[in-house]
Amino acid sequence: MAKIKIGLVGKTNTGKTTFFNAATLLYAEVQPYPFTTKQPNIGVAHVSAPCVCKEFKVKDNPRNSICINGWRFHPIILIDLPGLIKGAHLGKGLGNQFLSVASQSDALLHLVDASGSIDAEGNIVEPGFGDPVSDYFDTEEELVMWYLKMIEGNRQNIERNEKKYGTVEALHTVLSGSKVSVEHIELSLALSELSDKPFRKWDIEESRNFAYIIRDISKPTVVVANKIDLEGAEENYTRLSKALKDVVVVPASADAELALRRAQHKGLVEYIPGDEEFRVKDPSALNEKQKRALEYMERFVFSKIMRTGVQFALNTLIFKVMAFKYVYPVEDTKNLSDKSGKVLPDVFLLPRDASLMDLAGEIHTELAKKLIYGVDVRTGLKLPKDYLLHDRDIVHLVTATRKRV
Ligand SMILES: Nc1nc2c(ncn2[C@@H]2O[C@H](COP(=O)(O)OP(=O)(O)OP(=O)(O)O)[C@@H](O)[C@H]2O)c(=O)[nH]1
Ligand SMILES: [Mg+2]
Repeated sequence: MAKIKIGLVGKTNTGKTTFFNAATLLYAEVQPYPFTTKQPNIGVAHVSAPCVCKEFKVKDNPRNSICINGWRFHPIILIDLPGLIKGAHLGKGLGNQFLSVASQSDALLHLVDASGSIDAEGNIVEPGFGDPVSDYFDTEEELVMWYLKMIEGNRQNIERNEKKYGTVEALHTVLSGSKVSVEHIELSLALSELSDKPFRKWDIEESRNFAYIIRDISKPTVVVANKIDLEGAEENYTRLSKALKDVVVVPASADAELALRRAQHKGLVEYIPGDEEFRVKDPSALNEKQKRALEYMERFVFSKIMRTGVQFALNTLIFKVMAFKYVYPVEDTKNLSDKSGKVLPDVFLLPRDASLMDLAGEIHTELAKKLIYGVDVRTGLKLPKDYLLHDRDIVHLVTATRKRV
């Protein structure tokens, strides 16, 4: 499977690029004025979950991933997008043309400035002046309008195809480029009570409702309440959590994560992304500015929300909201290794409905063709090809001609 793509959306100046830089350790431009990002930035970030090496008390040799202190980090693609403002679909700010890039991602992180330090136009103002709850709804409106435009802007095309192939196929032709599946469309039609109404008879309100549900169903999202270190942000975080009942809101300070990851990179602190603490290696090696920055972080980030929230937001989206799972295929069931003796070399990040057969297909199409059964390494039990994999499963795949990973 191609790597999972996560898009960063939100109003301008909410800290998307700061989050992106922190998670990828890249150096995209960050500025305290609106519309700094003019083109999407793409980089590699990681999700993390406890590795099975701890449970089995083995030293692993990761190949497609990284293991740090018993945490397995798997790469994903992160896309930082130009910011939006209210009315972007009407061409305000940079417009919403870049949502086509967001629509190609599998899931979204929607950043808001929890401190309320941006106004409706995205300018930096005194904390508390802006309203992150309405910022959230403004951006969501832009996303829905984008889907609506895709549907209504292609009305003739959809109506023509509907006659030949039916409503679902006709809508799919237009929406498939945005990673909307047939299942997403069927579910959205059912939820908007449009399953039995042909598209040509939908009025604009029905189209809008459908667009709203498609956005929801096809792009799982976690809201990041960023800039939690600033005054008033905690109150707004509570307000956001109450206002957005069905959406997970994670408090974060992207700026703190960025500073810590850069300090860790320079060897100044010991810190693993997602950790609930960091340790200064040699306090005498820090200059005054660095000391103050770390004290600030301890006081306004870690003691408030336990962690910076950047890694936590990525993990929550993939493992909790989307329920992806980690599965470890091995060749040698005793040593948990591949043929060359590498222990737990690969972890596969698979969707919630992935079966043993899907795992085989991920490794190699040939392997999927030849698969006869699998073995659960923990219990030694045989697993059928359609066995639904569980998170943290370690499996051995047995093929018709010869045993393989
Ligand atoms: N205090 C604080 N400031 C932050 C945090 N994250 C970002 N900022 C600041 O917010 C401003 C905007 O950050 P960017 O990362 O450029 O925001 P953006 O969302 O990418 O903005 P656009 O590219 O214009 O859409 C910068 O001055 C950042 O330093 C945070 O967690 N805490
Ligand atoms: Mg930016």
